[in-house]
Amino acid sequence: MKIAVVGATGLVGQVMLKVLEERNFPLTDLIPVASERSVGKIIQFKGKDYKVVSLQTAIDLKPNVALFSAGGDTSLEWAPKFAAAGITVIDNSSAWRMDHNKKLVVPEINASQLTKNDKIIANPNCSTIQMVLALAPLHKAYKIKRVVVSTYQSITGTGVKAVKQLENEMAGIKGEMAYHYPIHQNAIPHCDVFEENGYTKEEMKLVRETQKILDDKTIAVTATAVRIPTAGGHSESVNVEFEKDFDLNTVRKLLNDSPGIVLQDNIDVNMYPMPIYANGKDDVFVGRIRRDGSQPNTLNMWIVSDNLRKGAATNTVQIAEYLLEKGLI
Ligand code: A2P
Ligand code: 11C
Repeated sequence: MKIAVVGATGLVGQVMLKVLEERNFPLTDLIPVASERSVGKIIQFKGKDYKVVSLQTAIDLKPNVALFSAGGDTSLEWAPKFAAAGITVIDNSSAWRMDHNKKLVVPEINASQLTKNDKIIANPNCSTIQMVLALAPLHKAYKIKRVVVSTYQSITGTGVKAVKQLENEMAGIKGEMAYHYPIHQNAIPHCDVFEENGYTKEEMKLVRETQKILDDKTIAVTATAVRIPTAGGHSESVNVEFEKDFDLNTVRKLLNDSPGIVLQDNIDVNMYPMPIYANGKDDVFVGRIRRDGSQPNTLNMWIVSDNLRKGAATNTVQIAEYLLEKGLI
């Protein structure tokens, strides 16, 4: 099993390598890929050195799978070329997610849709993955009518440039800006670009991707996405209205029994999810579960996950593991 990691020098690419190593993914060869300016750089994997190659060289080396995390433009241009060469692409960018012919996969929810013919598979947005993982079992039990979500997103979601911006600001150094404003001691209600409807693209990903993954266009979602100066993960305040009434203990049990979810929900000991706990972990943490007293059949919860892990690298690697296990690659 030869694996290419496209964007191997980037934040998500580096975590992909770490996750492949930790999970002992049975690969026989690794092909790290980045932009032309990184070709020849050395990447370490399981104590061995690998040279970064270009996208075309990677195709020529014929990996079985390519994990892409090098931005939407790279995916738009190159994923079809890899696919045409018979290489299965699992793409972490937003390029293919809403394409009707591409599957948008969170393995715990909808991996069973995948077939041998899926040559470009889309990995959802980080803030969507952690939310839908918690919503899926509740949707099955109580049928969701509407979701109101506000996010508190880590700077790591923006990439290396944003991490550098915060470091510079904290050290009082003037440098390149990833955001329009300082992020240190700030909260910026602007993740990704604005769309014509006044929402950001990040907010609309939460709407569209949720409906696609849960395979239900009737679910109404409205979102506000905010960037905050944290590094460990994205946090989300999620208000969910269901068709049916629920019982809080059953909600907790449903979440607790769902793979990939860890409940941190005990206010008696001040236990609730936070990025400092989620950092470096593969799970989605859920807490502050409580009834919304302002209207019937409605719940509030707080969801935190490491956006570079389950929100990106881990989910991508899990898709590859599923394909391998089912003999689809
Ligand atoms: P490079 O390091 O050579 O620029 P991040 O989102 O953390 O900034 O990382 C982006 C990743 O995508 C990096 O590995 C970067 O490589 C890679 N990348 C960016 N542009 C291209 C491109 N045109 N072709 C291939 N890889 C690219
Ligand atoms: C963020 N969700 O934190 C983004 C990062 O659509 O894959 C990834 C952007 C995407 O801003």
